[in-house]
Amino acid sequence: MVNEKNAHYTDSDIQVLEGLEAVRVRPGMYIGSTSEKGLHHLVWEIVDNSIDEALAGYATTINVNVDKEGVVTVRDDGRGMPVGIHEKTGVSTVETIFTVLHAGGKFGGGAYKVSGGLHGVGASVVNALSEWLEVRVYLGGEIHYIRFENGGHTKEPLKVIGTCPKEVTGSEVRFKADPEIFKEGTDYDYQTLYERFRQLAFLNKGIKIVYTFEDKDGEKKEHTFLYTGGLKEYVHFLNRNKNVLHQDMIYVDELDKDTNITVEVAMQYNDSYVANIYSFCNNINTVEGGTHEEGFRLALNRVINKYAKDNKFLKDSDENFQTDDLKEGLTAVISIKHPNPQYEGQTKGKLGNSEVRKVVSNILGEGIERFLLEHPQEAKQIIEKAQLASKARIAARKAREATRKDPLDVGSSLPGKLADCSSKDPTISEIYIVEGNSAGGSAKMGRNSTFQAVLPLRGKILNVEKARIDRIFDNAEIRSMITAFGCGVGDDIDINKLRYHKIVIMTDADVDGAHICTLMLTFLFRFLRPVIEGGYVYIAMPPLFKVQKGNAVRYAYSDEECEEYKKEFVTNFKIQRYKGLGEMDPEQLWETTLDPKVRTLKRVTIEDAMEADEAFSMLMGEEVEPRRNFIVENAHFATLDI
Ligand code: 1YM
Repeated sequence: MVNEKNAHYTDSDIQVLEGLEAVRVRPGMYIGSTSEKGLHHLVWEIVDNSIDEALAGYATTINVNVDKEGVVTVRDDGRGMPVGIHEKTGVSTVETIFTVLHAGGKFGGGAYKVSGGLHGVGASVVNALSEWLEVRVYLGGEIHYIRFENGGHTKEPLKVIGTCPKEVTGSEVRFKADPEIFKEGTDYDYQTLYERFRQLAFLNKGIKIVYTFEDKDGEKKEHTFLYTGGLKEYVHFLNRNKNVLHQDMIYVDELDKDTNITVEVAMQYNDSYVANIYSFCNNINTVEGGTHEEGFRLALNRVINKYAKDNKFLKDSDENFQTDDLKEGLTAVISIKHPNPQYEGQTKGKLGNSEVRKVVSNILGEGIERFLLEHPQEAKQIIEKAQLASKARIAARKAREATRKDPLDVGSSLPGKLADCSSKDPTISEIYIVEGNSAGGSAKMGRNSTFQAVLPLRGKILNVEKARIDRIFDNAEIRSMITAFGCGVGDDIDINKLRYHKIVIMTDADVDGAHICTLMLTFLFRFLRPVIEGGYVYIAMPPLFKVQKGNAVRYAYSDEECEEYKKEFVTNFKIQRYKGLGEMDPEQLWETTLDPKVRTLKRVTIEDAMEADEAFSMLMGEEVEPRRNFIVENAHFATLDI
């Protein structure tokens, strides 16, 4: 390390350089990796120091700029890093911050470092892993400047390079990541930075983050993130595509003086069935949850159940709502700031501090209680939603039990209406779920019974518009289906027990048919999701027209196709329009819809749960048209001629 240029270094200088050298030898220990993720870590570390300065109440604005050479500039309008000589190191405090590992947290007047993972050692780590790094401090009407090169070697000590108005204060750090360390490259990802800055702005209300990014072509983008509403705005953003049940949020933001823990939570229900709950400690996403999430669940459970009993939504003899019932359709963000967080779990993504449980539970509990008392209308809606969720849960359990009576001997408990196939090999077996008894009859006669099973559903199986998911389990046809599939339902589904690797939904090509198909998909999505994810669900495509001239027969699946065949035959042709599957005889059904050689099946895959959730909440709404469109658009179909 010691070369001619720094031959004048003292022992303590050498210790300093050995420290930074250790970071260069094992960068992964400090920033996780030297991949793209590690590279971005450098930015997080510097920005975290500005966030801390803002949280301490001194900075209001943070500017981050990335230029096309990959030089990052972070500036804040805080107090400016201390520029005086540091008594232990004998060099300026700024230099000390950037050259002594573990320096950060030990300086300053005891204000704890909130942000980030490295607790103040970040600045020196970034310096160690940079080709060069410059700091400018605006303080006392002067601009102080220091530069480091080659992994943290002080190029020149702190000096004044200019003046500025006295009221201008703050810190600026510019650095270029060292390509010798980041061998995969030193290009930053616009979107990664964008999303993190937006998140930091949501998590730290009132802090303004101005982000500019210059891409390789020199094109510049600029965004300003500033959310004075904090987590309320975060939740509003997360619910932007949902139908929310209440405009006012449940919201708390409070410092617990005994523990010095700050708890901020925002929550809002939407009409979907999916819980969207995110938690953070000191601006770090705790993906594995932890004691703050436990406190959250305790508060939710205790307060809503008490309110429901006090206000006679639940009778004294009724079972309490379970936390899962209360989470249905809930979007929430929990963010705590803790002076001394302990993380555990696989990826250190779980908060372990046990005192947090109670602090969050108490603060949030009061907040929820206040909300319920002040918003009786919304309280009623929330409880009614929980009631439905709880009914659905109980119904699902009963259905599970009913279909699980004789798990060893599936054959004996198969539903009476099922015309099973003779094959017991799921990989070649198919089950047609057919709308209507007459179509069911044709399908039974027309099928190849070796590998094709048929389960007819009675006409309109439910008043679909009004059917709630819990009522679905009252339905005998649905129960038959679960039994026929053989793989169970809900949480303890065992996909290996699925008796058919093709589940084909066959309904009429009219509005009723679309409703039934929609209901089927909703049901499968909610209770047999792995069956959709596994690609086992298909929709049959029966033709709409038969165009015939003599012995020549064409089946048309659309009006356009029908017109084509009419043109082909020119004259003397007969057209039959199929109003429903029931109008086809067994042979026709085989020829058009069952025969693997000619039929068209659409495979239903749900590409991502979020999208699907949105689609399904829309599906359960009152509008018919979007539901029909959904069947065409949102279940992503691949045409397979198998
Ligand atoms: C662009 C990065 O690092 N800002 C920043 C850092 C510090 C201060 C202000 C600061 C903190 C304190 C007192 C204190 C730091 N100071 C230290 C140390 N922006 C950026 N802005 N005066 C100024 O914590 O008491 C470490 S970071 F160690 F000197 F206190």
